[in-house]
Amino acid sequence: MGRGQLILIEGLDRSGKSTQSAILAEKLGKSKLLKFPDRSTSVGKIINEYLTNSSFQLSDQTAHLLFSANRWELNNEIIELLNDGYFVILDRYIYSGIAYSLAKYEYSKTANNSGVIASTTASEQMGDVEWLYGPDKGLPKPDLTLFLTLDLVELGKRKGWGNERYELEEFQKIVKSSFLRILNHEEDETVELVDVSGKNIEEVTALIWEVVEEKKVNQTTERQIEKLS
Ligand code: NYM
Ligand code: MG
Repeated sequence: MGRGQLILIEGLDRSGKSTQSAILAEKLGKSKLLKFPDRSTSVGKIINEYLTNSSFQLSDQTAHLLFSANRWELNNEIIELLNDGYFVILDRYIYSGIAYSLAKYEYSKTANNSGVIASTTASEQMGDVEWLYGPDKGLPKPDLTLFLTLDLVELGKRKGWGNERYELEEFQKIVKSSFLRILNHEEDETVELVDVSGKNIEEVTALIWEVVEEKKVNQTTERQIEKLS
């Protein structure tokens, strides 16, 4: 018996990621759904405080490294699950890590920034994709990444943003362009964009399943687990 596959669902806040990753886990059978940030771990508790309490301060670099550290907390578990034949579905992972930090760099240069979303003086490292990617090197590379994207009109319609840091329409627009900049979907065959604009849950599920079957990530594989390099 080969190993299970690692499938990542990325997307903007309110793109339906969590709903779709739960449905996908269900459809795959022997599977485990993991969500990042995982707020239950020691590092995850600090991240949760940062996201939910606007007066709790961390420098941009510190926040970035904590999100990566949170992924390292689950590194061994992910590898063991895959080797035990489980399909591991990730709700956010490395691309969220890079895209949100990169967006903070852009946002810190706008007049809107009051210091809550990003440091008021742009942190040079937040604009440096190589620096941002560094701490995630060595983590397992997803066999398939699905990025749920929304057009800007639809993004504007999905009102009712929550109260967490980053949940602001103006910032989400920048996050979207950061994702598109780093995803490398044209060259990397393991990365697929799924446009969910105007689609209901069932339609998005069907689109995702089409890609999953085409890429055969619903079957176990003999290939070794790749590491991000
Ligand atoms: N987020 C998530 C980051 O800024 N960096 C990361 O590495 C990850 C995994 O956390 N607005 C941000 C994006 C979200 C926020 O995630 C909380 P969620 O999926 O809303 O719980
Ligand atoms: Mg959220």
